[in-house]
Amino acid sequence: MGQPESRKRGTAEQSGLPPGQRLQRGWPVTHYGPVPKFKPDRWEFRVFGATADGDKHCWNHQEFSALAFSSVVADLHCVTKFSMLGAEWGGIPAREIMELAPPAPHVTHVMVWAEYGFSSNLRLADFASDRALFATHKDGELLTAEHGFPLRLVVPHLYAWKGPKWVRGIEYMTADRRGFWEERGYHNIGDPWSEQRYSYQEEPGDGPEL
Ligand SMILES: Nc1nc2c(c(=O)[nH]1)N[C@H]1C(S)=C(S)[C@@H](COP(=O)(O)O)O[C@H]1N2
Ligand SMILES: [Mo]
Repeated sequence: MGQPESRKRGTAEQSGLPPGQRLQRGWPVTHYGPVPKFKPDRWEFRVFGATADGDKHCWNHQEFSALAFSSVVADLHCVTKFSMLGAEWGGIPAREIMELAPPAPHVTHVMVWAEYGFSSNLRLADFASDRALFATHKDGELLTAEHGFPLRLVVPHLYAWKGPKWVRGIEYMTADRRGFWEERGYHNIGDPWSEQRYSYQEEPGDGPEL
């Protein structure tokens, strides 16, 4: 017997344009609020919340930059309907972070935290995708400030707002909670292949009450 369709959704490696998307030439900049200034001596990446050992795990910029580097070719789909195809992202796999700072067994979701309190929530399984990456590079070059330098999350199988730029850490959660855009009308899961754009499209079980 196969997996039910709803469980398979978004976890497969799919390519091409998801429904309702159009191809974007170049790389526009899309975000809410100002571009933060990178302060290397103040920067740290934190894993907190329900960690397996109950401790908070922190890396400064130098330590974080020394973690295992790999790359993923992935598309970026903005919910406002443009897509950028075939970027090569380089950085630290989300799974690497999960191995170095594992979640407690009852963790179900992850809140990804960025500068200025921006956040986005993910199901643990989405975060644990073998293609999810904390990117420092795109197409062999360091990210620019407006595209998220020094670090952004890329979750190829979800809409791009699920990948915060200027990311500073993750919080392991034992229940789901909405992030910044998920509280403001965007879908709690955000699978572009099934056009999960807005929260009014959510079905029971897709997310916490609004
Ligand atoms: N911190 C932060 N990250 C963010 C956003 C934001 O508002 N703040 N917007 C998201 C959205 S909606 C998109 S489409 C992508 C855009 O990335 P880009 O500007 O590098 O194209 O960043 C995502 N990451
Ligand atoms: Mo977006």
